[in-house]
Amino acid sequence: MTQDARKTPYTTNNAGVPVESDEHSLTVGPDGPVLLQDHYLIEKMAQFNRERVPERVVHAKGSGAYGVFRVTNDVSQFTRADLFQPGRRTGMLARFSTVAGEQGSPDTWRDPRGFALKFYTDHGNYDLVGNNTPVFFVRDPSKFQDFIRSQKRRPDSGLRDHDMQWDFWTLSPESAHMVAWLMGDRGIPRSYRHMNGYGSHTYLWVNGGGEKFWVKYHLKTDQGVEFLTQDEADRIAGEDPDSHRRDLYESIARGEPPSWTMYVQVMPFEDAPDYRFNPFDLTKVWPHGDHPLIEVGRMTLDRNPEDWFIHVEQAAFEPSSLVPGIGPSPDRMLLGRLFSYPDAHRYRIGANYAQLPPNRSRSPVSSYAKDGAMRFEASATARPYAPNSYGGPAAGGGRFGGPAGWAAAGEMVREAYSLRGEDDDWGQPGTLVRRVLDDPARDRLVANVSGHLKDGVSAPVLERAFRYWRSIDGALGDRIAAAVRDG
Ligand code: HDE
Repeated sequence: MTQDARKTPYTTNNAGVPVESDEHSLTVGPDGPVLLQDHYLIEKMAQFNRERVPERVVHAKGSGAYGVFRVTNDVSQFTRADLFQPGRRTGMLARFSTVAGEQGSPDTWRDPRGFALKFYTDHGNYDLVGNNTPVFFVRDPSKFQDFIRSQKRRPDSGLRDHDMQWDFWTLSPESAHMVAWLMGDRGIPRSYRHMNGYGSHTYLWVNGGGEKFWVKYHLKTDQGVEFLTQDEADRIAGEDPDSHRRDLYESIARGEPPSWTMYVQVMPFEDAPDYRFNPFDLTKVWPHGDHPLIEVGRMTLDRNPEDWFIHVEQAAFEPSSLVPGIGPSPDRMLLGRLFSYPDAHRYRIGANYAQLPPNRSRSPVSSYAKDGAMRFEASATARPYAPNSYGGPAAGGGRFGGPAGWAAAGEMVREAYSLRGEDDDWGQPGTLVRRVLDDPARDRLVANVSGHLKDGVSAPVLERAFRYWRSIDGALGDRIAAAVRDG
């Protein structure tokens, strides 16, 4: 043994029993058969076969870090949420990810980026599970699965297919705003540190007096927004598929913790019914002129996880983890997500996923849950039922306020949202293209879209795509069609 035997730990099996060799199976004589009683060899092989948990069906490739959130502005007039009170510092975990790629896919593929945050508050975990875009492709959860399948691999060939992607998008005009984001510069951030994050949905804040407000979250990177061109991204994908993971890990290791400043837009609760478009429609942004940004605090990621699988692969973010003072909104997509994420966690990492290190509440857990595979924390009470007269956990009494909700009424229907004055699919993407992008950015958008359309998109879908882009902006649509036709 070359290493210093005094300092090096002695190899054991998973039960801590010292083993005789790191290199040799147990055989009959040096040249004889391997013996079934070599249970250490069997343990090594069996453990190896069971190292994987199912990867996330979306957002499989990701990276994460721990950090802290500090309140920098008093927003207690809008919310009683513990982590947003003046002077609060709250530990947190962030995970950034791509969407459509598998675990081994390149970090620099054109794709939205997941921007998942878990805050370990004094009233349990608050999870804000957003993206690096303020909008999304669809506005009804029923279409989400179909959308994702159109972006992934075909069942017949196992290959991704641009024709499928544009077939779905051009048959779903509500996708136009997000596609304009995706095919532009924001579709390939230079690194996770150089992108903004958004809650995307509208959420409900409730203050200490029970007053309600609708809010949208913005996490603006303090590193500045930077992007990669398609050519740069393609090159880096080949040279270093884990470039974004490496960048995040090494910047924190160098003592250069990235940070983001959190803002909210606030809409008075009673303004929602008469707002000029549906304020809960996930394909729309609220113009900042209507509802300016209000600073809330700063999140700084300053600690790399000591074990990537434990803390990043097994991290379980869920939009349903809402703490007192924060609630959902009538946004159908958000309401669908409240079910889906815990369901995904139970499937991927088991019924007791909330007890795993990245998911454990740092404040006391006094639920009535018990047993189940891999449970390792004792139940809150020896009498696991409510109500009970033996001092078991008891809820109610208005201590944390009532349900953070809203009134609802009507017949059961399967219909699109009711339309209001400015509820259309082309207005906001048109504004993005004409007023937010500058000429060079528009040029890159034309090049990105035409390059994508030239790669395998069939004629009928192509014609629909030209109409789709002309509906966003006539001149831009003409440029894209010409770029495709001129080859
Ligand atoms: Fe997700 N999404 N999503 N999503 N999503 C998942 O949960 C889902 C949506 C987002 O780093 C899954 O744990 C539905 C919008 C992030 O671990 C799954 C709908 C936004 C992550 C799921 C949406 C997101 C996920 C897969 C439509 C931005 C990774 C694995 C109603 C606002 C979180 C998992 C992490 C992951 C469901 C749409 C962001 C399948 C049903 C919109 C950042 O449960």
